[in-house]
Amino acid sequence: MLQPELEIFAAMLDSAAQNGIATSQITLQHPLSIDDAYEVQRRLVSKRVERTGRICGLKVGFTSKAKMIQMGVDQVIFGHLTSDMQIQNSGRMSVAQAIHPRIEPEIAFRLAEDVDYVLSPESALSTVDAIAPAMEIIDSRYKDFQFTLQDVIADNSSSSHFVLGDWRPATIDVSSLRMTLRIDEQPALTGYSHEISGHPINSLIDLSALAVQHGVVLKAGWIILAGAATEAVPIAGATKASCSVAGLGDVEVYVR
Ligand code: OOG
Ligand code: MG
Repeated sequence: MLQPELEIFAAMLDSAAQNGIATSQITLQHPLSIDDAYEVQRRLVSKRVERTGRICGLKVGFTSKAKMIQMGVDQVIFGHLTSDMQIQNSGRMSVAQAIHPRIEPEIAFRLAEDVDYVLSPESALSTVDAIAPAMEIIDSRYKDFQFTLQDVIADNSSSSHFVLGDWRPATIDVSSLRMTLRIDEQPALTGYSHEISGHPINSLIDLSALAVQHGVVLKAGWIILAGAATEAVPIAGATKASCSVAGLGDVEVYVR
């Protein structure tokens, strides 16, 4: 597809996010390849970076069966995290500008080094210098949270905000930790970390392959969200969300 058209889609998604008004799916009118979709995402993120923030990491999406089934897609995707998306642990997040925000229990990695190659199961963990419990707040800019894979990639994979608990040593075994998401202190969903790509580190391996394919270099210090262990839960109307990852720690956010 022509570059000027991709730029129009990026501008459309950017204004939907800024105004908190849902827009129509691109693919209802225009066929979009996966490469086109990542190009729209790149343009959308650079508009955001020009205004505020800097790229501070990547998130991996649809790494669990629960998420794939919830959203009707079957491939792993990535999106960009910018510094203005981060909410401090126990901090307050405004949903005034959000369209239909949802929250997800996640695990985050911090990279020790640049990665510009496809990681192997043997090498992946050595590129990580810390691990933290996390929550991602997603918000689709599309009406009714409905999209195709290409639409959601273009929309920066529904990225909105994220919150991290304390960083812990990368030597902690995160293969099968119980993850409990609470909304207003009530248990909402429970999952296990192995529901994230079989093991959260596999999300990083899959991400490294996608990044090579789409010309993105993972940078030392970047935060990598490995993907939700459970379905995402709507948070409009809630005042607090928290996630406990047994053996790793807790993370919480206040919503208003
Ligand atoms: C796309 C983002 C998916 C995850 O953790 O699987 C995601 C969406 O569901 O709108 O962040
Ligand atoms: Mg997520």
